[in-house]
Amino acid sequence: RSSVDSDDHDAKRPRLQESTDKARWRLRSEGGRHTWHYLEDDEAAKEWPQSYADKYYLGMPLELPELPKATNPLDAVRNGLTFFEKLQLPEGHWGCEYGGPMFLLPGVVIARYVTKNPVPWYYATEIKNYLFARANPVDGGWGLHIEGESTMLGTTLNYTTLRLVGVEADHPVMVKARATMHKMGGAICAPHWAKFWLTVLGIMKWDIVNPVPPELWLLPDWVPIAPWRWWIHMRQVFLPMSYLWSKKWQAEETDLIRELRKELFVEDWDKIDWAGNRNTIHPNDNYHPKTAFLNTVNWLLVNIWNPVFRVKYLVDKAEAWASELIDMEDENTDYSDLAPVNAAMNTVCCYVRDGPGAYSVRRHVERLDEVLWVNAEGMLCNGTNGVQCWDTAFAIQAIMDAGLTEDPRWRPMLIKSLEFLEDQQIRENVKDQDKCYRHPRKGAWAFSNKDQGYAVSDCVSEALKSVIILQKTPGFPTLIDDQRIFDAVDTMLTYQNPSGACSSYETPRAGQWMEVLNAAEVFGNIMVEYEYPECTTAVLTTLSLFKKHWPNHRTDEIDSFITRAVKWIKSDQKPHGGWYGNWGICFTYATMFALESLASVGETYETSKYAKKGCDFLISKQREDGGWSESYKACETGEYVEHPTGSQVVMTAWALIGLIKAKYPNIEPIKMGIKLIMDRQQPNGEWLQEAIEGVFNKSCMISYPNYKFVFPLKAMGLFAKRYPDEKVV
Ligand code: LAN
Repeated sequence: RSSVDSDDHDAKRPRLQESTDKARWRLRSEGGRHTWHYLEDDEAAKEWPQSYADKYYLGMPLELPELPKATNPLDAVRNGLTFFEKLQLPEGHWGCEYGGPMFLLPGVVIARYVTKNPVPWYYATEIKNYLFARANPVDGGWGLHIEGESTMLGTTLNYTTLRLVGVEADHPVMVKARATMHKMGGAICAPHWAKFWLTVLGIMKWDIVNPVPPELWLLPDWVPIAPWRWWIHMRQVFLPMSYLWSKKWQAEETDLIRELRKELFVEDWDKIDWAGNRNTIHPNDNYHPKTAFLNTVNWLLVNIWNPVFRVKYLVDKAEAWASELIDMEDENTDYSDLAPVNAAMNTVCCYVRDGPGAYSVRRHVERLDEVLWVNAEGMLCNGTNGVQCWDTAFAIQAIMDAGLTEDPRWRPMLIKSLEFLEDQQIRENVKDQDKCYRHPRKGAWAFSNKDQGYAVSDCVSEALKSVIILQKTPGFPTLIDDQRIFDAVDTMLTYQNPSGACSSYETPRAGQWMEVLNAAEVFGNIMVEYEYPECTTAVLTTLSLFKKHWPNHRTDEIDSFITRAVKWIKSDQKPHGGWYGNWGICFTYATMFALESLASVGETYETSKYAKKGCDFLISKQREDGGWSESYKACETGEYVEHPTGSQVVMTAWALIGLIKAKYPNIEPIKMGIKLIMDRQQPNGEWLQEAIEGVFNKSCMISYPNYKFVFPLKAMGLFAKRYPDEKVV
């Protein structure tokens, strides 16, 4: 490699600016695909004015008039809808800053760097601003997620990202971050995923990465540990990782990479014992320490398997099959891929295999844009390519629960939402479904959009519920005919486990014992599908609704599904009366869904001891000001923990929805909660962002900013419907 080449590569690094001009950013949505555009050209900017939604996401003033002050919950709902309607995108859904995790943006930036598609200066500038804004104010590092303490995963990867986008090593932010990184032991203490990315960049050597053998993909399907049995996110990350590990591929060495070798470590780079530090890890990253079993397996792989048995024939075969599976994932999603982690890795795999100019690489890079988001702080990476179908479904339900679906004032907004859900229904299973181990998806909805196209049990349910509600309301068109509704139900019915519960993307394909192979260190419960109350309750609530309108479709199966689901939900109730939530924080979130689903089969406070206990649990957590305020810490510890900043609007709404759905008999505590939500509403109808709402894998938090609209609206609407004459002032 000549140094001329590498200088050239570095010369392509973006020109960083202090900031971009926020007035030049626009969000485009085409078929539910979101991309942000920076209009450098004045004419173009004039022709494509900023919408309210653009300005809102960018944190620019909207200058909306004050609305008449609401004196009852229904007027507060109307005010909220007046604001929320302004954010609806022309295609009928809502955009969403879906940040929180701090390990996603590095993947995108690294993938672009190593494939020589550096980000443009306006991305680089806003990525820098975002990461600067999100550095831990005390030690200057970055965590696993925005509210977490500094970890080596966050700090090494985001430090590197900042350097790749053009920040100099002597910038004060970098000096501070580096000091923390060194104090924590330097990059050799980073967890597996960070070691992987840093090695791909050429900052580390492959010897420091625990083995990721693609040979595992050659195991026959009946083998209990075969990767097709893993949780879809794990196997889709393992897949491209194993391909690159097998190839021991590293990016072209550049001056910048040589500098990073000096910056990231405490030791002299030439003297680092790479193999000896495979298992070195900082305690902050070691949420799920590797088991003795996995450490033994890794030792055997490194010392016996790789040198003796990893023969060319086997390696070629394993790489070829991994490569084919990568192609199938790319084809099934048109290169969007399941989530930003595997999307970034698949991009690198295609570059390695197909070469720089290949369509696969160009298409990947294009689609990676869809996970990037711009906000007031800068540019971040969303957890998925959006929250389109999910948020739209809840928006419709909120209006329905307020009894406003028939009010012509909201019809245009609702019709657009229905049209969007119609457009986004997945119409076919994936090609070669069994070969690539995919779950049926015909008739389903994904969390984000149909391009990504992964059915999730509760995403299908919430979307279908909303479609049924609207299509059964006088004045709404039937855009989705019965057969398509049956397709959705048929897919939902595939999601029940023998226990009666539902999981997320698939039914479990192996037991929890698979966690012995969890190599990621930073997450718990990631190796297989688990049983989730949120997913189970969502399917239950929707099937109960479906049954009312179509009593003759697969009656026996649906009845038996419902009976078994109810039984499981009851069995999952914790002794204190709440349910543990896996995707929202935490007991409050899941208890809302549980109470709603029990109510859907007629079990409420007066008729069911389970519903009563759930309500009593919620009431026991109400604060003096009438609100609720569970903290994300509850997800980690499994105990209800109060948020230090006091009552939260979203939490309060969740608790109230549970109580109202369960027909909790005493209006007073409910009224207090409603009052809190109304008091927090701004004169223009909006609510302001408070603490983070969502979680995954127990340890990583993720934002759901639209929740502060849809759930308060739903809670107040339900209240207004149940107590129509009640004023709350
Ligand atoms: C999501 C987001 C949505 C969420 C719900 C629909 C809310 C939930 O009820 C079921 C699970 C699901 C679909 C879900 C699963 C895990 C995701 C995709 C995420 C939390 C968003 C980001 C996360 C993904 C795993 C992030 C990448 C990280 C890895 C460990 C690969």
